[in-house]
Amino acid sequence: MRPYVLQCLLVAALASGTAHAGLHDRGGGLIYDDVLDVTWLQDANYAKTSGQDADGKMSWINAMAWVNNLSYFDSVRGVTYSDWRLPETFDLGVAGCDYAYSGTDCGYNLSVASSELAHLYYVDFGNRAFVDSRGLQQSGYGLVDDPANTADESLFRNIQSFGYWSGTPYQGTGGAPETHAWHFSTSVGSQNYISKGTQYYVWAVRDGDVAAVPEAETYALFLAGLGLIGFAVRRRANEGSARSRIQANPPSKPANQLKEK
Ligand SMILES: [Ca+2]
Ligand SMILES: [Ca+2]
Ligand SMILES: [Ca+2]
Repeated sequence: MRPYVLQCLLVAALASGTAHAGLHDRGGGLIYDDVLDVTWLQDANYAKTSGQDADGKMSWINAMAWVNNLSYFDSVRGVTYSDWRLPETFDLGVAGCDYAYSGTDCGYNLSVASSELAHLYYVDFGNRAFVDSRGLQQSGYGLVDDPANTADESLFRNIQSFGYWSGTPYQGTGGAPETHAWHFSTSVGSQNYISKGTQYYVWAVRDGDVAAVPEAETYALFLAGLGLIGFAVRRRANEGSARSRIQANPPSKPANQLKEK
């Protein structure tokens, strides 16, 4: 293959390879997180948008029933997904809440390994907690969209600044799995356990990615790469036919002027 054609292919390959880790808009109302390997519903209050619930807030039992019965049609791929669940919490340290101002599964400035919502809020959204790691109130907490970043809150719709249910029942001091579950607050960046009767929002998520439809930017670059290849091929074909014409009709010059440089 000619170096020029190789360059074109490399441009296309690099364009798809340099997409940064984090959230990706897959179209059809689906946002993929390539670190957690989960797909979030773009609409963070779909229970309300879909008309299933007046405001979208519901008890944990109703939240579980809603998400288990959820069927969502992906208009880009023409596929209906029914494998939705509530986001998970991972109980770190001792069983139950390890309350702290940073680095645990309960409180503020959480370990981002402690739940899918903590990862979304702190890593993907780059947000701050209500208090710093010493417990002192700080400014700029909550759902603060960074206008320069297109792969954060901007990708979603109807994110509520309030409590969201985790699908993980609570097992530990102060509660029981029958009566309590974990939750995450997007208004202050906190995680804790609470009675299952509390009215919180629900954000549906499912494991894995959806079938690939090239991201628009990558697709455009790939097409541009193909266009350059086509141009290179045409140019070579033209040069080839020009050479053929010259060979068929050599210029009638003396032999000593036809020496190659
Ligand atoms: Ca714990
Ligand atoms: Ca943010
Ligand atoms: Ca943004």
